[in-house]
Amino acid sequence: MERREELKVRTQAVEQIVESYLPAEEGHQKTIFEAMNYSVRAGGKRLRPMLMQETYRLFGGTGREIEPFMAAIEMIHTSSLIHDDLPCMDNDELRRGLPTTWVKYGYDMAVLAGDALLIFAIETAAKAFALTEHPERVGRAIGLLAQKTGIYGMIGGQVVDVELTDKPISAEKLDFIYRLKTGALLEASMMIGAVMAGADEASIQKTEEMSSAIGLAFQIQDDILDLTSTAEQLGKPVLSDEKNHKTTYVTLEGIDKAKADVAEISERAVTVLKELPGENPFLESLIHMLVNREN
Ligand code: GRG
Repeated sequence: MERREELKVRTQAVEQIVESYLPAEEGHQKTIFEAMNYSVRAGGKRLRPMLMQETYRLFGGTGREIEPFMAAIEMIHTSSLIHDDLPCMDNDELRRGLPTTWVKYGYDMAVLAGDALLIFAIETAAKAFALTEHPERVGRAIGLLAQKTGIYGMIGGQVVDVELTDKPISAEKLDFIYRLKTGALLEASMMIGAVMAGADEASIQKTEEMSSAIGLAFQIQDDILDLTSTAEQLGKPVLSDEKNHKTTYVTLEGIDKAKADVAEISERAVTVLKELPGENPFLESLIHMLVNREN
């Protein structure tokens, strides 16, 4: 099967798994379920659950115990997009080609939908205990999920990003922001895949190194696309960084260097992948596809 076609088929399979863990839209608090499901169903590349599943497969995982974590990581990612779009953050009105959650459901419900998805993700991940013969792996994976999402991960990175809006940023601080704000969830995705498949400690560490590089390349490519793509193609506004007076990798290094660095950093990730035991050619092509992506 051609790689793009394979990506489509696998994305649909991931979609089905994520969908199966979404809450039913019923009861007095129906609005929150609708807002959560609207945001998750809006689409997106489903990159994080896919990377998780492919890493799980790389290390020989074959069971369904990974599925609650796949849904959980997409819920957490979506919760961060909902909050990132709020008027008090980036104040954006378009996401995944649709009105943002706050535009559709109001500021109050969007805050709650982000909160709800974040904690429902943990509730969902805990369902893996019932699907595994290795509860200690599930416990460790839940710890990783929380750590990489929280103050030492994505939220920590976003705090520095918000604080430095409108201010000059050094390359070192920008690197910190990218590694936490974007990189940490990608690290969680791939490390959880490795942990759940029973990978050894050295391999888990290498997986962290590889996914950290992927996260960095991914965020730099995001900066490039914000300047070079269209809202139609991205499903979100372009020139958003300029509007929000944000220093990005492109403003610091220039677009040509940014493009060269994306290629170089992603090659580094592929090199680490090749040092790992097991083989997954699709994962290698996925790394190439996501850093060369157009949306
Ligand atoms: C509520 C958990 C929570 C967090 C709030 C707002 C915030 C803290 C963090 C923002 C983090 C953020 C949005 C980082 C940018 C990461 C990024 C490049 C997102 C785009 O990811 P894609 O391209 O999006 O994978 P799709 O739509 O394809 O899923």
